[in-house]
Amino acid sequence: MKNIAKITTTFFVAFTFGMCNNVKKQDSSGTSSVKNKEACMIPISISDSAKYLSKQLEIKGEVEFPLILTVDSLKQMKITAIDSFKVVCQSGGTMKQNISCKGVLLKDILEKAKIKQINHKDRNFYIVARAADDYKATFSWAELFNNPTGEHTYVIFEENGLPIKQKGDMILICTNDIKTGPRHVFWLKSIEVNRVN
Ligand SMILES: Nc1nc2c(c(=O)[nH]1)N[C@H]1C(S)=C(S)[C@@H](COP(=O)(O)O)O[C@H]1N2
Ligand SMILES: [Mo]
Repeated sequence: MKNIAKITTTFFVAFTFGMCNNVKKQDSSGTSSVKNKEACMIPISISDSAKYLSKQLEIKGEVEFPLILTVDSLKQMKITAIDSFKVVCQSGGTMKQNISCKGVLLKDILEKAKIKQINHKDRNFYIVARAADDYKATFSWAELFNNPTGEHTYVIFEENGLPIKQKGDMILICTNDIKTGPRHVFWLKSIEVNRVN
């Protein structure tokens, strides 16, 4: 009986440590990174970063005032400080941990561009946040304008007190997603508003 307990404990400890090794590795910049074989965990090369880095964010589609925003124009808007934001991949691994970020609510950006609503029942829109490498995340009008998610979806331009460099200039994040990786869009280049037909 004692032996069985011992073996079980040994397995449990080995398993737990095995998992932890896979989860994160702290570096000096205050961020965490993961080493794992998954596609989403492949480190970004300098050439990819140069190819995909986007300096402008275009707001387009079903909007009255299409916009082209830069970090400087975001800084003219209402800025929010976000504390301790973790990027968790769909696989469960913690990819990045920010001590702080600064950004503007996506909702505020869309209010500035003004979605073309014909009347108050015209609210079936989907909003696509697209990156230069064509990675994308989708939001619905109701999620942003009639749900707490709207207060947690930001375009950020600063991480841990520094401008975003390799994955910048702007990143879209949704801090109340269960897994924050999927709707964490770096190399963000456009926000497209589409009406459901
Ligand atoms: N532009 C772009 N954004 C992306 C991805 C991508 O391939 N391209 N991968 C996503 C995935 S799968 C995850 S888990 C997180 C990882 O973020 P990180 O590489 O900054 O840690 O970013 C997401 N955002
Ligand atoms: Mo991921």
